[in-house]
Amino acid sequence: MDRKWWKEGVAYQAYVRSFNDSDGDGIGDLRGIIEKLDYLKDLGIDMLYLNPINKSPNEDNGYDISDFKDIMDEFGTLSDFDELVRELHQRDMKLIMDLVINHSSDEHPWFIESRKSKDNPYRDYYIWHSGRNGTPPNNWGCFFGGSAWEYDETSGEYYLHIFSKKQPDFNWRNKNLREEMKGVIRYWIDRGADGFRMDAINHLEKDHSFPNGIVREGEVYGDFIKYVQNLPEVHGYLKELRKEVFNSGYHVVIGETGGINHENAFIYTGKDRNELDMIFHFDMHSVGRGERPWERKPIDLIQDIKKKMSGWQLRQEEEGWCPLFYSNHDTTRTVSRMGDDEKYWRESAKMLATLQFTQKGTPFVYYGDEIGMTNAKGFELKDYRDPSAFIKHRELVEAGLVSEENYLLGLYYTSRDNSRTPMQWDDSQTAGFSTGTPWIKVNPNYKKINVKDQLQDQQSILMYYKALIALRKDNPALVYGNFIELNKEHNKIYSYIRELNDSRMLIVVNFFSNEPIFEIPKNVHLEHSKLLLSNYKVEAGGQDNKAAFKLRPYEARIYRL
Ligand code: TEU
Repeated sequence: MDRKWWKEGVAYQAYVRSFNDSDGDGIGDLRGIIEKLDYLKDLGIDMLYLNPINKSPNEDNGYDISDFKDIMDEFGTLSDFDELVRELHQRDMKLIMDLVINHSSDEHPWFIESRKSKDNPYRDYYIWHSGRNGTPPNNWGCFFGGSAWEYDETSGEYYLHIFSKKQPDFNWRNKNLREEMKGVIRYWIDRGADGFRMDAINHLEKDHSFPNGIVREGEVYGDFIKYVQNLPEVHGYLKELRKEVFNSGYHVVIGETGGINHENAFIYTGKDRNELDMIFHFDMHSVGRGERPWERKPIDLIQDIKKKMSGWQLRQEEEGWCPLFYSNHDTTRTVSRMGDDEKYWRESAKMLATLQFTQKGTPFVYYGDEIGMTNAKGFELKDYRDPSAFIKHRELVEAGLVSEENYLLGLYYTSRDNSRTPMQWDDSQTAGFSTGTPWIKVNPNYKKINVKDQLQDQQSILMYYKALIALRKDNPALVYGNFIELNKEHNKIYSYIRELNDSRMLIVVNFFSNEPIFEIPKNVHLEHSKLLLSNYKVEAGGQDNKAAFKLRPYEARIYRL
């Protein structure tokens, strides 16, 4: 076992903007995080991953950086950052920062310089092109809707932005740019960061022949992903960063890599690659999603869940480590996407958490999932904040391609804002998040779902998370143990054994609301086992001397064998 602190701990992702507002401006901030460190410590959290906190005009909520070495005004100051690091380290907790180095804000000084003229020293920090007969260089769209090229009157050329036009892409082929970025990372390492989540890192290289993409039916722009994602040159940049900056053997380096799964993640995280320690994949982002955003399809436990999760579990150790996360700031809420956020809200949230904390990898709790926060109920278009919600509304609804009703339903099922509503601390006005008006509407169900109530309820989702985290820390088999899947072809039950040396644990979950029978494997003798945790009350000895037992809707059980 190659033991590491970031393998054995439990992480928590806080979307700073929505976590806790200390100064009443309606926006979460660093001092608000400091106020809640004891809450996180009590939950059992060891690592705190913060979405971007650098200076930003907030076109994309901090993913458009205008000063890589300062803190966003709304979030506080560098001295607040230093205090946060001190307070974390005093609690033996670590800080993982979000590093956004694929692009900057168009308000960054480098871009302001770059767009001044074709011969400006900073011109080549970004990707410029002359265009074709007064039109963009090619037909690429961008992830947020619209063209991936923006014309700049001053210098008479187009610049590339695979995200919003206020997020111009860096040219990583430029050595000076790479040296600048190394300086940024060293700066935060020196200020105490213990690790980094590298945003959109597999986009660092683009195909500079800029070929047109295929225009799919119903689309306006060409498919550009294969020309801007996972190109071979990305590995050279990552090896350079590992060799020259991430060379301590201490800091954890996690890449965010769309288009990567358990079969090819080793190209970034393989021990022999010297690039990344882990990658955030997109396997769980679209579970249950239909052909169009407003359509849903039933979850196929084997294809949508087991094949993916078990695939990550069954990788060889030399292929690298993986985070265990079901939601983040780009997805919808876990219990709404993969569980039942109505009738079996509590049971299904606990069942999903049982899977998350009993598999091999580093669990990442996304803020609010620990209390079962759901997708944003009853939002109107004006309540959304994600820039793409409005760009695509113009592109699809105002162009008459999609009805308003379907578009809104599609936002409920897919918008990132579902996972960005304010943390629900209590049942007071604005759910205790702020004394001001929150930057985004609080989910109306905060009176039913909040931390204060759940801290006082031993049967709450929050207390179940706390018990799961403690159980994981008491059982190294859950961290480093082998994963032996049972009943692989069962389409309702996900079950497996985790074993390390002489410690063996059985995990059984019913993923749906049916009541299937769990056939106890021949080599499992529950009469000698101990039920460690379940999301239902299980009659003592109820399963003794039986070859099988029935599972209730979303029932989850953990046994020590
Ligand atoms: O998201 C990256 C992202 O969306 C792309 O990697 C794309 O979805 C994927 O490659 C498709 O396969 C990150 C942040 O998580 C997101 O919040 C930001 O909006 C985005 O980068 C721009 O910084």
